[in-house]
Amino acid sequence: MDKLKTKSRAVMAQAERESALLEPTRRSFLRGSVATMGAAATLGATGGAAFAASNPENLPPNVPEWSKMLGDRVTAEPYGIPSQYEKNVHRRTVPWLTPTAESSISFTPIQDLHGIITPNGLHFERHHGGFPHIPKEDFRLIVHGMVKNERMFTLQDLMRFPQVSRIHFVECPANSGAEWRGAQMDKLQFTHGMVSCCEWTGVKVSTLMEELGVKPGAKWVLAEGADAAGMSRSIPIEKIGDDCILAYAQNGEMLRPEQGYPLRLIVPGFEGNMNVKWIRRLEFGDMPWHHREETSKYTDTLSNGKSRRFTWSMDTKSVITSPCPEYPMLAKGYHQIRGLAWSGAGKIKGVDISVDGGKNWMPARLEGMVLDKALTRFVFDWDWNGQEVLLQSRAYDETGYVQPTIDQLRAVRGTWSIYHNNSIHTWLVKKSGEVQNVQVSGK
Ligand SMILES: Nc1nc2c(c(=O)[nH]1)N[C@H]1C(S)=C(S)[C@@H](COP(=O)(O)O)O[C@H]1N2
Ligand SMILES: [Mo]
Repeated sequence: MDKLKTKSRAVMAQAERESALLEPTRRSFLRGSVATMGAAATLGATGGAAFAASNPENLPPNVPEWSKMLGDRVTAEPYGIPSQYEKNVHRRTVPWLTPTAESSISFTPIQDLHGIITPNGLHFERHHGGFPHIPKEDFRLIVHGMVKNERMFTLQDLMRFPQVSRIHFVECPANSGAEWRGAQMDKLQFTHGMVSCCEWTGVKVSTLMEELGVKPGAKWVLAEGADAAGMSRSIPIEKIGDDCILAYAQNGEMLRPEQGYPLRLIVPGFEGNMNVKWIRRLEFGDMPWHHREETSKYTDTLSNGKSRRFTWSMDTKSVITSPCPEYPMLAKGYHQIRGLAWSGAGKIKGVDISVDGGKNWMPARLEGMVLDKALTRFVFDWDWNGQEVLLQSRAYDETGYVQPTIDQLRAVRGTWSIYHNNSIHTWLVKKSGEVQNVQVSGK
């Protein structure tokens, strides 16, 4: 602080501004972050670059250029886009994960997101046969099989039904799949970026079931997509009739083509794969269909060679999103650890944080809305002493289920699976502030 007093007004103002970026909600935080500025400078590119002004002329006490002239009229873009300074916030693909029309994946940049909602342009994608562009006039949904009145609906028909809006996560069961055998991915976007959380709006399937009448003995529903993959899954009627939604809107606007325009199924808390996009039919029956996506795929092979089938619910999971490999530690001292937790079984009850690889745990705070089968934000006020630490988060849900360690998971499930890896994740924070994906294993 003493050294700081001798600095010029401009530098002082800059220090205030930088402190603001370090989240000074209380005086003590502010003091802490000013004191760490020296440390930030020694971090070189990591710390310095992130805070360096692109043009120091614009910093206080100078009047910046944007205050000296009129700005743009209303945006030229008919549909608004993010700031030009946020261009690095986008979906990414992994070359070896076959980005071809036959099978493609893009990952949500969860390292750049705040709160719990995934913006539509950043929602991860998983296509088994590329994504179609379906004119809404040409869309039809067929509901048939063991229903009293088989019917074909247009989109307009479906939009006339009573509407619901629910915030739910969608997670591909292959999320973190590459981590089954070891720490493979170098970025948070790739270890955990196949999860999202949106407000989905549409008509509940139970509303259509009341309208059409379900025949006695109907126990299963086949949901089938209209994409080239014709992707389909069998879903138990208890789930379909409970909280499943035929969604036409996502975060307030009609679905994006890549998310299933004009209609997709939302199966809250269940495998992303069951959330059939571009849905064209719902068939009611008395047995599961055992189609490709629930037999040769989306079953979990155990050590003895047998496979678990119908592993629908997504187990309770969490990950620390700050710090992470993309956003390393900038300075010693105060840092708010932030992350996301979710559970297919219901609400998140709590999250614990460990800074010593799981030996000791301290409770994090749930921040904002805690919703059923939705991403939940957790935060933990932390003082980093500049030493190497093994950061972990461990979530538990309202059923009492606790997120397992990778050892516990492997003991039951072996290492052959790629699906349903909900293990506790570890970030190694190095003295330099860099963050590395590692695994803490007793074996
Ligand atoms: N018709 C159809 N539905 C589909 C798929 C598909 O390829 N075709 N992919 C599934 C998989 S594996 C997942 S994880 C989710 C991903 O949804 P998203 O692409 O909106 O993120 O959609 C599911 N629904
Ligand atoms: Mo998936």
